[in-house]
Amino acid sequence: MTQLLAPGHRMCAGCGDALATKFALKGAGDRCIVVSPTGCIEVSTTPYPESSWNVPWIHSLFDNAGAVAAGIEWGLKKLGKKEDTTVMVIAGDGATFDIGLQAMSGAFERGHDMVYVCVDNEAYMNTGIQRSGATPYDASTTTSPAGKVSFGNPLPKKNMPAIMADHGSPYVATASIAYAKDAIRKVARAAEIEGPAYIQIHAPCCTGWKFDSSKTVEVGRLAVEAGLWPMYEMIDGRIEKAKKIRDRKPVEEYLRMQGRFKHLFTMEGGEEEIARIQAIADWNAEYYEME
Ligand SMILES: Cc1ncc(C[n+]2csc(CCOP(=O)(O)OP(=O)(O)O)c2C)c(N)n1
Ligand SMILES: [Mg+2]
Repeated sequence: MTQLLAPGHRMCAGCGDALATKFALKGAGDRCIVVSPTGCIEVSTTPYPESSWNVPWIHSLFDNAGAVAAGIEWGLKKLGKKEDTTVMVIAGDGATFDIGLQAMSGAFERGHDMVYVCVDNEAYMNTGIQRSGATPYDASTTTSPAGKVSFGNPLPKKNMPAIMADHGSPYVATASIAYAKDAIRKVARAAEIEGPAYIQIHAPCCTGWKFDSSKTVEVGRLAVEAGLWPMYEMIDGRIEKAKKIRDRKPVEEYLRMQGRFKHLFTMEGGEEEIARIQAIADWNAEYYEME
């Protein structure tokens, strides 16, 4: 099959977003129309007059991907062409958690048949690593720099999958670029289910998280193995299946690999902060019954 995201795009070497996009397209197949709001994926795959997309693709505003996808879905239905076509949003976490939340919420409330894939690299990367509602505690970003005032981002990561499930979404899932088959299967399942489905793919960003570009998959896997990235599927709002983790790794192993957390190992009080992050992983393990 032709690669639906052609090589030659301008994403960074080691880019997690590029993997997530490939997996989303593999899961949805070639009968899909993709909507992408502004973000790394958009700017690096479509510099005029080039495009890496081998499926129909449209750029929405940063803030209205949900509304644009809803319009496409309605249009296809009116034309009698919706049947075997998947309308898929592929959007960053900033576009999803913050700026485009209103349009997305409306689309889910109205029940449009779409797959919304959030590629979660935990900050506004395209514009220079600003924090978003997806940035975890204590990550140093350009708008939450670690230093005298704080240990980095002082706010918790928003639980978007729960928010989307509460919209009545029939299918919500989390996935990771470190588990390719699982991510592809979840997108394929989402495409089959009628109604608005939401999938959040964890996509480590070597540039923003500050690790070597050869380590993207390793960092992604450690997030899962440490219990900081629970992987589960929700059917009609109920958790159906969460990935079991044997021998959960301490969060320290995950944090230590990334420059965005390096202050936790040098600043006074860093140990307490690491303990707080460990407590989040412990809570996840219990809540999602990972062990
Ligand atoms: C309304 C509006 N606000 C801000 C911007 C500037 N902007 C463009 S992309 C972007 C960051 C995108 O972040 P995210 O959605 O997480 O995608 P990423 O680049 O991290 O993949 C911002 C702030 C914009 N284009 N439109
Ligand atoms: Mg982002």
